Amino acid sequence: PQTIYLKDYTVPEYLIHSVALNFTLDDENTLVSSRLTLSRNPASQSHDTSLTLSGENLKLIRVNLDDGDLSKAQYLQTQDSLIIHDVPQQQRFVLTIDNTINPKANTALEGLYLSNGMLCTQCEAEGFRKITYFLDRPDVMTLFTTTLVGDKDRYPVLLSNGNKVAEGELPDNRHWVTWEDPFNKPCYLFALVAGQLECIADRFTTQSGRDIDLQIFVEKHDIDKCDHAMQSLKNAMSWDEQVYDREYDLDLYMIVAVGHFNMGAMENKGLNVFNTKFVLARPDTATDSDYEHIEGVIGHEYFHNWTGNRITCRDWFQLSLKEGFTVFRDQEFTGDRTSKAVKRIEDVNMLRTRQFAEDAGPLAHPIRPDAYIEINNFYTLTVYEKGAEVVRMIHTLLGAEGFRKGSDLYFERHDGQAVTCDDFVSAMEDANGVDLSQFRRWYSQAGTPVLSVRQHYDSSAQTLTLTIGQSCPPTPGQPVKEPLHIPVTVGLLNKDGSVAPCKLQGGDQVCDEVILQLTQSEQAFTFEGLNEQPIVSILRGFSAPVKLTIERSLDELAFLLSYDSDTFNRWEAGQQLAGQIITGLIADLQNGRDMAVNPIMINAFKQVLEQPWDDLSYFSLLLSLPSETYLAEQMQIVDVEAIHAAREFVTLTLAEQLQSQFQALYQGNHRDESGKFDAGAIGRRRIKNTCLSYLSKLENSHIHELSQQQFNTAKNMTDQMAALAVIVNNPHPAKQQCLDSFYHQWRDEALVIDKWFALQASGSMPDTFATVQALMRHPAFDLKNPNRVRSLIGAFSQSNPLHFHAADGQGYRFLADQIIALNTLNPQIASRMVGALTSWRRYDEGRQALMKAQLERIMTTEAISKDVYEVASKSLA
Ligand code: B3K
Ligand code: ZN
Repeated sequence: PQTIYLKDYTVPEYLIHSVALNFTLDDENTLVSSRLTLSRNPASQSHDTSLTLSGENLKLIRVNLDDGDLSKAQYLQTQDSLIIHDVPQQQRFVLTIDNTINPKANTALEGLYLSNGMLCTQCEAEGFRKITYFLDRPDVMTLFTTTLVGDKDRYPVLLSNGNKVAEGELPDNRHWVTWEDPFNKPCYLFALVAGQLECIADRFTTQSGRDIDLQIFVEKHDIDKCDHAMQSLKNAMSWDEQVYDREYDLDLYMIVAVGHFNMGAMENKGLNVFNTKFVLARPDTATDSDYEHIEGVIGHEYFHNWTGNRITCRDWFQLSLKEGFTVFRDQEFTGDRTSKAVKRIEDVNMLRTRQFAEDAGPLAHPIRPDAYIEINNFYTLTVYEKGAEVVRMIHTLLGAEGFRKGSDLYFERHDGQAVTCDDFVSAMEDANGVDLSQFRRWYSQAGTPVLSVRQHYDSSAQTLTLTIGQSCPPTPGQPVKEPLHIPVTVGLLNKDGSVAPCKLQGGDQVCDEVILQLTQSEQAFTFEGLNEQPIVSILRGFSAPVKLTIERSLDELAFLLSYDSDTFNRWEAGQQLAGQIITGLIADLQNGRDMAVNPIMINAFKQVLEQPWDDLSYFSLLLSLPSETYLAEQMQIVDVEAIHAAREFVTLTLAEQLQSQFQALYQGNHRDESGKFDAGAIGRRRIKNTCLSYLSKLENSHIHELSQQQFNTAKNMTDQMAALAVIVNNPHPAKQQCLDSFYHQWRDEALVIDKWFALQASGSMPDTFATVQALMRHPAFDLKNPNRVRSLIGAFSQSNPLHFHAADGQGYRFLADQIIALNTLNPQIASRMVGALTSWRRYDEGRQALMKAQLERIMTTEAISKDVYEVASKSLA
């Protein structure tokens, strides 16, 4: 397979001014007729007079240039392209191409495919070439007109981008619709949907008074689960007006939910296509966190209309230009809609467990990669989540107002263009008169920087000096790193917990906190006017995506957990405290010593439990221990069994010691508020279920009854699922009975059955692997449905370290079997699943050998896809 490099970028040789697409729809044989108006690109240096279009798996029927059919000698068809030997160089020309495709045979779910009898498309990144021959690259922007023709009963609804401009009837029970998109767009934003769909409609009036029609299309059976998605869309539209002054630009916004989808959703212009998982919700079928994720993803795709569609990427190396910025926008949106503190913690948790692992592994890449084999492999946590952190740091450095000036300039300067990450940073610089040249290294350097902090208090000078060093470990292809420009937010606390003033030496401002600008590999910052040694709260709000090392005693951490006014650092202190204690217990286990939990931790938790809290979701997070995956990240050699045992031991000890507090909290927040999704009700459910999870460790008949009672009487999915989770993860006598009744209750709701699979696949009981194998044979399991694959194979390999990493290697062998089967069906999903094997260097020798052996076996897969090949080969390199 061929590697594509950023350094080889050249402008397109031709431009496509407009395209008229005509689809004669059929599940197995769709005819695509494409009429392209092209011309030579004056900006291109090339003198080649041929034209090469991309195309894959297409059956070519006819090529016509300026109204004359071309003979076979005038063009060449290859595996992945169509080369027209000679095209006009001086004037516009029209190329008409007819080809057919087979949507039903398309199990890769890229291009035009069938999902539960509905035809739909996914074109990003390079799926349009599976529909017709085209210049399939994001810097070729074109005006699209699309006509869909099909049987009236089979495809009553016919959708594409833009506005419906004409429709009519045809003989043989057929009809047609023509759609016109007035905005230039790259072909990756093209979409069509056809099928038997139901729709809910609403309206949004923009700030300038324009009325926008909003429509959500789903399968008939799901029409009662669209209200939350619709409300989310309206919330997103008004948020973007308020925060970024961005208004929607078409008269119609459509969302379609499909059951078979490789990712979460897709921002096609005016016609988003969504995974059902991020649209459908009813109180009894969706959890509170589902409700939140739906609003976040609806927001994300909506925000892409400006950050992605109006301004798109020049090439796929610039993916983070749209994704990093749009994730940052959706994070802020969710924070504003729910709890800023909770949202920040959840985002950082995800970054530190998953993205940091990616950045430390064999597939580490900068947020703007410089090479790829298969671009679909680069829709990563690094490009998305770390990309969002980089945008967030710009926001921190410039302040909210400065950032807004920068985004205004960016939108004004680049509207209608395909641009680079550099263009984005330049707009931020130019609008604020700042120099971000060193900051740009964040775009080109991979790896997670490590900050080490030393503190020195001088009592006679009444100063505190923080010496901060930065370093970044080598990553593939980048042995040496340059220092980065890192914003480090710092606050100081007095011994009584009150705020100590921050006054930097040489400065004249006294503030509650300061943003230190770290630019050198080591730098000292001195604070003055401190008549006692303060406690330092550093990297507040997680102001940069780095690992922080600072010597802290358990007492100091307990102090910060009680007093830090920064909600992120307050939570972080608790995590550090628990982390240190669990790490100590892991060492005890490894050395055959008895385990005992330091009372400092019990007392710290007791204090948290005894305080009054407004934000109960935040309170729940303060009571949550670091995950096994996060703890694994902190270890040189991951010991999955010891991590699990030590963490369970701490959980049980807390449950025993604080039983009455957990019980009281449970009772105090247990009431039926099904259907209520305000922060209060969500918080009460969350804290109650956190308590239930602790109490379940006590394993007595009273607790068994409590969880079963909650399971039986729950009227909302949050409570039902939380109860089932503790039943499944403890030796509960009614476990099988509850699982069966849950299945029978929900067998017609695919998304709920996904939860049923995922819960069992991520279970901790000893029979988990046997259960996973049995579930693979369950009639409801389907390797062709990505949601099912993720809920069973994905959950087991990525959310069940204890059983996936079983020392006998059966988890690894199982995963490799599935990857090999998926390679032919759906390369994108197959390659995602390889992820769980890439971290083999982090385990003991025995596991290393077993994981490597499976990666090597995957490498011998017949007809291995580029997707799987790239991830497996780079993992072994
Ligand atoms: N832009 C799409 C992702 C497309 C994935 C292609 N493999 C969803 C999103 O980020 O909004
Ligand atoms: Zn996106």
